[in-house]
Amino acid sequence: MNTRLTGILVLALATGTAVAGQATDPTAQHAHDHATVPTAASAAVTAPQTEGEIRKVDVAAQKLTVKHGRIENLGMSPMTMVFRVKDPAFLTQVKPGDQVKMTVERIEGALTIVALQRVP
Ligand SMILES: [Cu+2]
Repeated sequence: MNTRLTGILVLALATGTAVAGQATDPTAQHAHDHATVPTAASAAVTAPQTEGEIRKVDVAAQKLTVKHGRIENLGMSPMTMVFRVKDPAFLTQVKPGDQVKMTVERIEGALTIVALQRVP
């Protein structure tokens, strides 16, 4: 058996829209109209949201046990696991059985819930 690995093809998703800068027009023709640009209020949260169900709230350890769906940004399959929380207030906002949407990021090696909201 001569299996030959020819290497891994990495698809670099080049979203490179090479915008050729602003044309500084000396005639001062303001061609760009100031259309209503959507306010970047939600720009702080970049990672996608993950659905989950709270299983356990550990206030002392500041941890939440969550049965979570697939976490796209971490490449993690659905499972039940313990998370740290970025904000201790999260621990008072949910209780076992609550359906939530959350954003999980790896902070200093620990999987941490950085945003959490209950789903009615
Ligand atoms: Cu997990």
